[in-house]
Amino acid sequence: MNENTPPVAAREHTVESFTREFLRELNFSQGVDLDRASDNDKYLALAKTVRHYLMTRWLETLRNQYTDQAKTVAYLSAEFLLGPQLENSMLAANLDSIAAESLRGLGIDIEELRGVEIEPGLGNGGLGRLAACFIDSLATLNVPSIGYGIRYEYGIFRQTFVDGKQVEKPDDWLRLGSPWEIAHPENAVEVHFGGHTKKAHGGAEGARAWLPDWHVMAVPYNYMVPGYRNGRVNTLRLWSAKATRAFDLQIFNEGDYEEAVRAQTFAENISKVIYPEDSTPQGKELRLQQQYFFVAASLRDFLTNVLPPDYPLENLPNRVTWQLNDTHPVIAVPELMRILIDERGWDWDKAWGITQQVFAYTCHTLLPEALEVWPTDLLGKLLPRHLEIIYQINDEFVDQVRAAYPGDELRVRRMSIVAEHPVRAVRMAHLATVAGFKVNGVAALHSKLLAEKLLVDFAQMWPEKFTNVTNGITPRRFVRLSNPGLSGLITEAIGDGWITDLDQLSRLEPLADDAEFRRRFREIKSSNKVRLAGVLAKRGDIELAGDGMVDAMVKRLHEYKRQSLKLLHIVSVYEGICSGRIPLDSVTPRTFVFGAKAAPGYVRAKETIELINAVGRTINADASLKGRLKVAFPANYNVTLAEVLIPAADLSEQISLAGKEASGTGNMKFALNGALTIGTDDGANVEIRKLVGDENFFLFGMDEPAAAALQASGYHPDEFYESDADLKAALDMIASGAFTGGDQGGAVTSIFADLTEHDRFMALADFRSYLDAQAKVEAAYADQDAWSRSAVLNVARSGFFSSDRSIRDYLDRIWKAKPIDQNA
Ligand code: HBZ
Repeated sequence: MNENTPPVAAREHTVESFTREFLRELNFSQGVDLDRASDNDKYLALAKTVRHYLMTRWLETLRNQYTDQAKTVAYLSAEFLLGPQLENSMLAANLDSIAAESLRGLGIDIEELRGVEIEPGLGNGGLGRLAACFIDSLATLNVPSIGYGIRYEYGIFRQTFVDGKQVEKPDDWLRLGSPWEIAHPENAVEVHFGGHTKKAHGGAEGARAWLPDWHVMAVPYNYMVPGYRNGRVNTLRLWSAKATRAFDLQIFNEGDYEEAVRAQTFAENISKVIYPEDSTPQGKELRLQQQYFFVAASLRDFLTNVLPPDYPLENLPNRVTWQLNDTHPVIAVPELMRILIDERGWDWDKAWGITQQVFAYTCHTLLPEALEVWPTDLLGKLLPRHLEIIYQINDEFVDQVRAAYPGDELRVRRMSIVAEHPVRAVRMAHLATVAGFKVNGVAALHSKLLAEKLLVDFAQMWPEKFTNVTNGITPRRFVRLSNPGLSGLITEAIGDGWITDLDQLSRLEPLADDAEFRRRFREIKSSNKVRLAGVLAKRGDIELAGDGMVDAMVKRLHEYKRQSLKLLHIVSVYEGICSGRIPLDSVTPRTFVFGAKAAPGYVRAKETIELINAVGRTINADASLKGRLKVAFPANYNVTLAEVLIPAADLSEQISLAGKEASGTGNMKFALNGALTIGTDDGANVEIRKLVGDENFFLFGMDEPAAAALQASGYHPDEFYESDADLKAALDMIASGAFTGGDQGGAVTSIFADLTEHDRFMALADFRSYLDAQAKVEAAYADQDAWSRSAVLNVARSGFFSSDRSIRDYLDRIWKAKPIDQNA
């Protein structure tokens, strides 16, 4: 790039200029007049107009990235769950009021256009959303960084319910055009697969030649990642697979047209669809293809396009940290080794020395079954050279373990990157831990358990490698945009500095004791409930229990998260009312809101959804409840829905079995929007409770040591079933078919049997304590004024959970990169 390239003229931030630009887009890009334009035309024109406003700054950031050659954070993630882009881009570009006024002048309702936007669902849940919050914070904190991922043609499936059962539909998010991306097919990168290796002619000792037998092109699609009003616009680069021309040509020349087209489809399948499993890796070849595909393209892109030509790779650690978001991108480790040794001619030790300084690994789980393991058969077939490199890394590593712990062969077996049973396979978390210069967990408790349990041998050997960075969420999207009422109230009280410095929320503390402030806070909550009610009514006739408590449990459906415990509570209340044990008048009016997708192959999770819907149908139809209780389970919970639901919630359910939820980030979003948490001592709940105070948090259940002890001593759920009359009554009511039209089979039997016989996540053991905590919730909610005081304190004391703070922690503890102000 030429340093003398004149900067593109910035667009004027005026209503007139915005209107001119918008109409131009409508006419010249969409090819329609204002009177004939559809909402989609207007949405696309609006999006592109906003994009134009950010363009100058984007180009400037890119130019600086090249000329400054500053240390860059390259965030490698198979998922970026971005959520809707329009509002966030307008906010960052300081165009929100200008755009609104401009469109109003043209007689267009901007709200309607927002409704047209389809969010890119390029993630499963917390991990993907975290990546999206992090790139927002990186840009806002002025950190030179690039996000690298996959442009899935189909995002996470669209969930529908048919007779209460989950049915998955493809998420065709690109169908109406996608104005936020810019494709650069001319910069496509070739990615190789398969074949075999042979001794290299010449080159360094140990270098091998890889003779792959097929290739695909990785086409980059660039997305702007604007910082909040700071003039920086970073890049998110997502790769899309395209068949190589050579590949087809060869087959075409052989005269097999059909085969050539088939080959094309095969190649392009790589970025076709995101895998919808969020906790049990499927071990499918296509999944490994996806991982290598985006990682190989990203490394190549960084080395050839971000670094200047002839950049001495000895300096790489000063120029980049490749942050590995879970193990999905870990194949980057042998890929870099391959580049350095086979392509650049380095010797092994030198290559390994550099490789060990440029990768850091974030782990997001505590469930052993969630750790990725690739059978060597599969890995060797797809990436033969990488497997050789992994073997060599492992050979040297086990030598090191043997030297450190002579005679401890059990330890060697436990730690080996290559497992021998049940099949020979590569443990990606071990590879990441060996290669990474840092390994972090995502909340204090998680990082502790990671070092004491899941990766204990590694933490003993390299204690200094292990660190914690507690997750965070972006206050721009999850407070400023999603809760305009609360944002306005906060800004009125303390100014708008909190948007980029969330610790300032602590200045709200004294206002918790101000009756007028609390009244206004309650008023905002109520109007957020009205907004939610409107959205739910449209989405399938879902009703709230008047203006009663909104009690929300939204997250992926998983046994460890214990939606079944929530269900037992609901059924217990209902059973109590039906049997006369609980007087209806004493029950707090409340809507239990669920949002949860189940992995399509996860039978128990799908049965749980079915049962929640069955209970919901029964309760919602029971006129004797006089509308005091409702169950709302809107299908297809996503970022768009989260933005409406979270600001309306009074109670946040964070009820995983202690020691299983790595962090949770929904818990932070709720607290920051003034919901109180009912939760276990798990993940980031621990930190939330410490900050907001015990009196503003409803703790229940076993803590991690107690859960581990009960598990170790032999857990018998039937004992809890037999000894707790309320629990028995609730479970028996389910088993009787009361919610399933008398049907006692299917999901009913299966869940009843599982809970009373196995109950892997000990829901029954925590039931009594959960019910007691719910009783405390009811008592507290009865005093609305005291409740809103606690709610305000939750907001005031949750500034720590900004993803800006997480990113600062990553910078201090791991990345050591420096912010660069674009305006300086
Ligand atoms: O990552 C979640 C954790 O469960 C949650 O506690 C944490 O707050 C969050 C962010 O750190 N993990 C996931 O969301 N995991 C996945 O979505 C996933 C996706 C594909 C996989 C495995 C896991 O192959």
